[in-house]
Amino acid sequence: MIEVHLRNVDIDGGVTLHWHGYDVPCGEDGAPGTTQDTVVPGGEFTYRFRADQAGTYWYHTHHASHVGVRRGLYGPLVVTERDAEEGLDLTLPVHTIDATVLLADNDVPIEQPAPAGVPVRLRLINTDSDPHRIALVGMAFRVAAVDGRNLNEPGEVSAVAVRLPAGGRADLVFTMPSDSVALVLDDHRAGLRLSGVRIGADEAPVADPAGWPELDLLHYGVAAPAPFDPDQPDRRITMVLDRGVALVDGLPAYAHTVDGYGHPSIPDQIVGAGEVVRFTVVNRSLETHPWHLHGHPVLVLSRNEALSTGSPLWVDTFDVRGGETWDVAFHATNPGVWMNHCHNLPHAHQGMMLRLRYEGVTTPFDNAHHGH
Ligand SMILES: [Cu+2]
Repeated sequence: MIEVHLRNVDIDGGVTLHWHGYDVPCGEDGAPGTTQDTVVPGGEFTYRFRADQAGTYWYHTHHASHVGVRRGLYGPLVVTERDAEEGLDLTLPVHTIDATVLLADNDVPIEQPAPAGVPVRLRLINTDSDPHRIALVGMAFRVAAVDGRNLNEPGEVSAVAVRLPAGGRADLVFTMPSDSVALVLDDHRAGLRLSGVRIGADEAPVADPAGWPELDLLHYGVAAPAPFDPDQPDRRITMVLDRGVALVDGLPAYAHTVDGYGHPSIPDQIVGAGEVVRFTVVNRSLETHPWHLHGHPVLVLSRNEALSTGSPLWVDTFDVRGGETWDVAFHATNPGVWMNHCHNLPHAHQGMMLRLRYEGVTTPFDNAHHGH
């Protein structure tokens, strides 16, 4: 059982904590105006939930998050198995502030010694609103987990880049070779270098990942049956993402819209407890929208009608690029009122946020979610 005491000392606009990707009970979800009131300066809130999902997660403020997260109100949440493998296990949040890309709070490349033969796990977390491109130079690797959830039989890959959507995580694993390995962010040399302990092994690997293709996670790993039949959903919901004039927080704006509306005018989505729900997300805009449903992982079914053929891919954020259509499904087993929004946080602030509500569940809070 995790208990976290949040105390707001001096965040004038207020703050909450959202456990991104963690399927906490709704009252612990940290959505201001929906699951709690914003914690104002001098105020406190206590979160409690069970750490029953091992994996790489993170947390961040959900109040005025387009400002607060960028300025640092976030942190990693890593839950390990009790019998976790010994080895080098690094948690590496990627964060941009004032055009400087930080890797685990470092603005210069990190030198990390690692003896040959040791198992290595690199837990990448994208805390930004735009995607990052991750490349590992000098070693084949496996993507063991995406968004905290293990992939089924992920194969070894090399000379490919991994795309990390806003809010997304990827665990890269490999066995340390005798030479150095470099983690390259966004095709620059900035990143992490794992050096061999041997003197003279600290030369950076020379391959240039800029031209490497992106690993397509819809065709990676080995297929396995889903715990429900996504082709027989109890409910189908389509969301059309676009750009246009709409009311946002009651004022006309050039908004990021869902079905032509902006927050909080987008109608609530209603689901029933126990249902299998299928989402079709159509992006008619030119921009990428990293879609994020709170409280439930979604199973990716297809992108542009091409079926996912690899490992079951359970994510909490999926990157719907301009012109794309994604089909995903989830099992409605966590009753509550949940935010459902774009995780490009300025987009959410400009309207692209709504609520998914279980039948019969209401909230005593005011749905203000001001400043988000
Ligand atoms: Cu967006």
